[in-house]
Amino acid sequence: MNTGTGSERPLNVREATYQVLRDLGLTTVFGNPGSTEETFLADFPDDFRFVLALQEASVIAIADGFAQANRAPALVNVHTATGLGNAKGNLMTAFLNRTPLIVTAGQQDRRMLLLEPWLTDVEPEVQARPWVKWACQPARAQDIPAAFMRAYATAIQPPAGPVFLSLPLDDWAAPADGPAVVRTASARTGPDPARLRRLADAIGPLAKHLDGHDLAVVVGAPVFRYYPYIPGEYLPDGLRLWHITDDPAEAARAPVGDSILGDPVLTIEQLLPLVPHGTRSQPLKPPLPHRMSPLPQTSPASNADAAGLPTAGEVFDELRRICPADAVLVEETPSNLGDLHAAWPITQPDAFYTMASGGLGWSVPASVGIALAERDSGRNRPVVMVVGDGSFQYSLQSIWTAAQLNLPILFIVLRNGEYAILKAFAEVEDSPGVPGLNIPGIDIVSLARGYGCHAVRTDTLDVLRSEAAAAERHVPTVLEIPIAATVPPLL
Ligand SMILES: Cc1ncc(C[n+]2csc(CCOP(=O)(O)OP(=O)(O)O)c2C)c(N)n1
Ligand SMILES: [Mg+2]
Repeated sequence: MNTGTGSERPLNVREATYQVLRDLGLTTVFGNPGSTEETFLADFPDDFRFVLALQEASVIAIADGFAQANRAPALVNVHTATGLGNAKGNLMTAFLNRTPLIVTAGQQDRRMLLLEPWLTDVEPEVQARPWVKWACQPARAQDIPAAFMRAYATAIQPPAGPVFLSLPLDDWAAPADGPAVVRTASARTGPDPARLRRLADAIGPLAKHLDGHDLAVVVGAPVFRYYPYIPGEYLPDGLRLWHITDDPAEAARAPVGDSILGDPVLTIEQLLPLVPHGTRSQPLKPPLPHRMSPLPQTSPASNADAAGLPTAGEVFDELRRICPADAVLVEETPSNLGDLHAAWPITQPDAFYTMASGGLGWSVPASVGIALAERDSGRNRPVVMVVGDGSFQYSLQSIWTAAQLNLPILFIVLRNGEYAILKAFAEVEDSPGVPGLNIPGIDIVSLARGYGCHAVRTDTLDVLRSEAAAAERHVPTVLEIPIAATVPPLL
């Protein structure tokens, strides 16, 4: 039955869809449009906002950053078939990041799909997999509004993640069945009390063993995901491992240890009263400096030009000194990550972002979504984005979106003219003579200016200081900082 909204004309599918999106708080659409999407975007309502990015990889990652920073799902609309293909790398990242994204793409006219005309996505549900929790091209136009509701409920349930809807372009003007039913669904699941008791019993002895090496508890992270491969046991003798995760697949994948399935925070809250109180008031060990692994000195610079250039570590130390304490850090700087963590400890929640996939091209656009969320929410924390010169290139177009939105992000691009981390991998993999590891001749300042950003090249910490201080201007700032080309030790 078509209930309409009181007007003489019955509700159509587009109107019913925008209503359910509005009810779900999804009034920002991150997109890159094509002819297969324009019928959805037609008569774009005034209370909605369209955030344009120039390539679909950027669209997904901007939305991902926005969703994470808001701790709420975000809505994406990319172009059919090839557009979804461009989005796929960052879709994988969003899946592994556990970001609830409702990703949509247009589709050719249902009346022509049999012919597979230009722009047809022949198997849209297959194309989106395996990096979505659910993929659907609704069987009828009238199912679209309810499909958005199902997409939302699926995306937020643990483990949260992206979902995909393929939306044929001739569906939108069709009469709707009526408004979609808006529902709520739980986004957290609680742990099994019996298993929690077993973990509590295992924790008890820990307090007695001041060495603290008889039990490890992994909370909300995989067991394990390190790389490269190093032969050997996962755990030393005598070390037991418990794993707390809300992801059944992650619990099943773990090669060692016992898993508890449940929201990590709920689980810890329920665990604490079960654990006997120790007498110890101090942590067993002083906290380690926040770093991936101790970084030995890097090998000397191989090029003569390197003389006098700052090291990445010096840049990061200076950056931490000059940036406000509440600045949000976003990172994609492969060979310098250890130095960054050493210089910039993460002590506040929601103050550090990077990608969980290993796929480059996420963090630059994600910083745009994060900065937008900072502004929307009124938190207005400054966003500092540290990126390698190679990594900067993958979703470079997204800095245009930052410029258009007047987001004052500070991008620090470390220009070593190489894929330093891959040179380190080549050594570990005993693979000399790999081509394609140098990237000379990229003028980052020109690229950034071309997209509308303020940009400066500097190898002095003085200029870094003055530019970073001025970064409150209402455009993004890109600082290209030449650093010595080195081959960092990987292990
Ligand atoms: C999408 C994607 N393509 C290629 C790679 C392989 N890769 C890993 S690190 C890296 C080089 C990164 O270079 P840069 O950002 O300059 O950092 P540096 O190692 O110099 O610190 C590349 C190409 C990847 N991880 N993701
Ligand atoms: Mg580099």
